[in-house]
Amino acid sequence: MTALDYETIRYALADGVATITLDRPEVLNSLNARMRRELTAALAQASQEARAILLTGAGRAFCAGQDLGDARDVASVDLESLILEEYAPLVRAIAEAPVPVVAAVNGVAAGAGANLALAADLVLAGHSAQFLQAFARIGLIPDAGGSYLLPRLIGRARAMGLCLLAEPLDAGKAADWGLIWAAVPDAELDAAALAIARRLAAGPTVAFRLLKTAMRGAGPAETTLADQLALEARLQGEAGRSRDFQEGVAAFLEKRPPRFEGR
Ligand code: LHQ
Repeated sequence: MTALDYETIRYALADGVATITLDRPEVLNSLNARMRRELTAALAQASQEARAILLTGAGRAFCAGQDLGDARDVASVDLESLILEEYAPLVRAIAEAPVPVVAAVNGVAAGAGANLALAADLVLAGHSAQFLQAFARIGLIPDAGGSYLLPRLIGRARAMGLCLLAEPLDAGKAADWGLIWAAVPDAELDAAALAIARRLAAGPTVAFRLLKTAMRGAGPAETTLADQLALEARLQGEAGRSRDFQEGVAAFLEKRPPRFEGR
C-alpha cells in the first residue's frame, strides 16, 4: 500500500517529517478496519523514510476511537482477536516507531483514539481538545494501551477516576496532570506541533531511537506494554461478550442513554 492508495488518512513527507492526518471527519475520524490498516501501513512507511512523525486529525476531532457504526467490528463477539490483530500492532507502531512521534490533538480524542494519541512520544493539544476514556459508557475496558499508560502517566487515582466516570478531561488539565506535554491555543496548534516535529527531525535520530528504547524499559516494571496489550485483549474479549456492550453501542447509535443490566 502506498500513500496514493490511502482513502481514510492523508500522508505527506516534507523536511524529514511524515505528517499523517486521520481523515474521516464526518465520523470524528473514528477507526474502521480500512483506517486501521492504512494507519499501520503509513506508520511503517514513515518509520522507514522520515526522521519524525506528526499525527493529527482532520476537522473538529482528533479521533473518536472505534467506529461504532462498523457492524463487522462491534457486532462481532470476538473483540480479543480484533484487538490482538489490529489495535495492538497499531499502538506498537506508534510507541515503538524508531523515530519520535508527535501527536497534535486538535479536538476530542475518545476511547482508543485517546490512547493512540497518548502512545506518541510527545503530545500537544489545542485548548479545546478533550481526552475521554469513553469505554465504560459502552460497557468496555480501556484498551489500545490505556490500562498500561494511564496509571504510569497520571497515577492510579486519576487513571481510575477517568476510566470509571468516563468524563472528558480538557487539554489544560491534561497538561497540568502530566498526561500530555503541553496545551496551546487552538490557532497555534498546527504550527507549534510542526515546529517541534521539524526540530526532532533535525535531531540525533539514532540517539532518539535509543532514548525511546531506554525510556520504554524504565518505570514501574510489573509488566511490559506488549504483555498489557495481550491482557487488555483477553479482558476486552470478555467485555465484548456482555449484553451491556451490545446495549452501549446500540444506545450510542440511537443517541439515547444506555440501560445497563450488569450482565
Ligand atoms: C461516531 C463515533 C464513533 C461512529 C462519533 N463511531 N460514529 C475497540 C475494539 C472493538 C470494539 C469497541 O471498541 C474498541 C475501542 C474503542 O475505541 S471503544 C470507544 C469508542 N468510542 C466511543 O465510545 C466514543 C463515541 N463518541 C462519542 O462519545 C462522541 O461522539 C464524542 C464525545 C467523541 C463527541 O461528541 P460530540 O462532539 O457531541 O459529537 P457527536 O457525538 O455528535 O458526533 C458527530 C458525528 O460523529 C455523529 O454522527 P452524525 O451522523 O450524528 O453527525 C456521531 O455518530 C459520529 N461519531 N463518534 N466512535
